[in-house]
Amino acid sequence: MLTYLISDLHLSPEHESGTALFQQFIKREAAQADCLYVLGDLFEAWVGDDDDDPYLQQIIALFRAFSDAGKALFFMRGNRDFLLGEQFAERTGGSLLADEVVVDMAGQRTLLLHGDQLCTDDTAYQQFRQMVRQSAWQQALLSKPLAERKAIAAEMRRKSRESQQNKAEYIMDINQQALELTMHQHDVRQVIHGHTHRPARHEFSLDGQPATRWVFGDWHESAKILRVDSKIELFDIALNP
Ligand code: OKV
Ligand code: MN
Repeated sequence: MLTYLISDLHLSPEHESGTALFQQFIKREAAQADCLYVLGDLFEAWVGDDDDDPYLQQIIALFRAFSDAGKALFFMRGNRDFLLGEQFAERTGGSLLADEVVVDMAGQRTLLLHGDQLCTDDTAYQQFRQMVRQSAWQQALLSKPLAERKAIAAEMRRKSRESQQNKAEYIMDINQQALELTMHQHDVRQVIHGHTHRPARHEFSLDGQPATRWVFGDWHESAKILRVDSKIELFDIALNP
């Protein structure tokens, strides 16, 4: 049994190397796997499942080929693609996961999450997140024309970049207290998340017992992903000429 976990690809037509690396990964490494988890920010921005951009259709077709081969495929929403819906999942042959799920990874109860919900020092972002995660807000947004939604997403990106410039590094990292609270809630000693783009294996102590936090990197000419068979490891992939 071989599983890969990935996140933070930020796929968009403008990100050529990240797109090429994904195409290489899904045909090469993923072809050997039984199962693939995508833990959020697959797309730079997702404005609704009704977006029929050919670029997106080509990405969906690659996932479809993966799941058609009998492999299990799971998606979690990130902060850039929180509007990913059931229609998207259906078209890929995969399934959407809740924001926090516990699974068995190499024999250990493991919490999977995107990670933005743990960045609690960034109160401006958490306030924003609470707003856009409300179903009434999402319904109102999804009732707008596609072009208008794209303009709103671009404006939010601009605001985000502007606000991030004035934020200290620690504010944009996860809060250890929030992490430990969430781990207690789910009764786990292992967590896998993305979002911060700070790839690492963090070993720490939780209630006097060893605990582990795995973090993904983002995708450019290379990426750090997770590979799970009888053990978990950070795994490097790189774009080959
Ligand atoms: C992070 C902050 C945005 C603060 C919106 C569709 C929509 C994507 C989006 C892209 C940008 C949020 C979601 C971000 C932090 C902000 C604004 C303020 C104070 C749509 C797709 F709306 F059309 F549905 N966006 N991001 N802010 O980068 O996560 O921190 S964001
Ligand atoms: Mn993110």
